[in-house]
Amino acid sequence: MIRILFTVCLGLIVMAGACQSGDSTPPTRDSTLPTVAPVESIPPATRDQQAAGEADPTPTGQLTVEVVREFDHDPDAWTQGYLIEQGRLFESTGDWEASESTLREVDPESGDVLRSVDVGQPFFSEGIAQVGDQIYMITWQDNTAFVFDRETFEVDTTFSYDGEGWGLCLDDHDGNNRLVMSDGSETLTLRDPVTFEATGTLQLVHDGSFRLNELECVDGFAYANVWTTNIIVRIDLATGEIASTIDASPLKNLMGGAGNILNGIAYNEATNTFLLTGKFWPSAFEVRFVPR
Ligand SMILES: [Ca+2]
Repeated sequence: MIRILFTVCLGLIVMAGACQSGDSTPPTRDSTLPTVAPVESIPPATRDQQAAGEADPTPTGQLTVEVVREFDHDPDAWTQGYLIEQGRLFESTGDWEASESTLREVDPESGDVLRSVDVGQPFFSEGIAQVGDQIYMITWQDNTAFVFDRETFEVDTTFSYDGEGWGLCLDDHDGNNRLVMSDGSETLTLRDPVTFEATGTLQLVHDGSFRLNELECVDGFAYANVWTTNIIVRIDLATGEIASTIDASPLKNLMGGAGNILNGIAYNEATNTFLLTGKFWPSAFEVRFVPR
């Protein structure tokens, strides 16, 4: 049912605007389609990665994906957040339907769901980030962030915030200890993980319009899925400039071109590779980002 509705939603996106999924009268994220600049029009590298001494494995400029490995992904998971820490893969899924908003641990080799907790209605789960031994989860329009114990999946505490929640990651680069949160706009909100209070914002420097969704923080950069596209932008968290633009279209080609969009970025520090997946995708991919 959800798949059907989602397909309908995708059709509506093309025709008139954005849509999530769920019931017959779902609230829309926005009635305006994202205006995505052609990849070629995005400025080239804005920071000398080598000179800055960054350990980030991603080169600057226009990139694509090199698939290292493909593994299973739950085709019923409408992926919202994705992260891997110390070899353990966590995923959040979100929707309004019963048992559709979950936090789960996934075997990073087989893709099997090892355990899952239902967040419960009416919450619509969105992005996740790990802070210490806890996993923070934001929600789309419920103004609520959950903090889960990583081992028990029990909720330790909750926070309230204003606005929408889309993507979340922890920036711990160069002494930072701040959450980076997207809300579907080009502005990222920086938050104190202790209080979840906003401590600042970061505006994307870019001509055009991008709607930033799922996030992954790596060495002072935030990788962001651009909603409804196969594009990931790598944002310099010091300046807001786009350092790299990754065209993940080859993965969509591998997936057979269905309308289920890319939405899931997890960086594996141990292997210097990224895990990518998408909403309802039957596969996930371990990839490197390489020049086009
Ligand atoms: Ca992520």
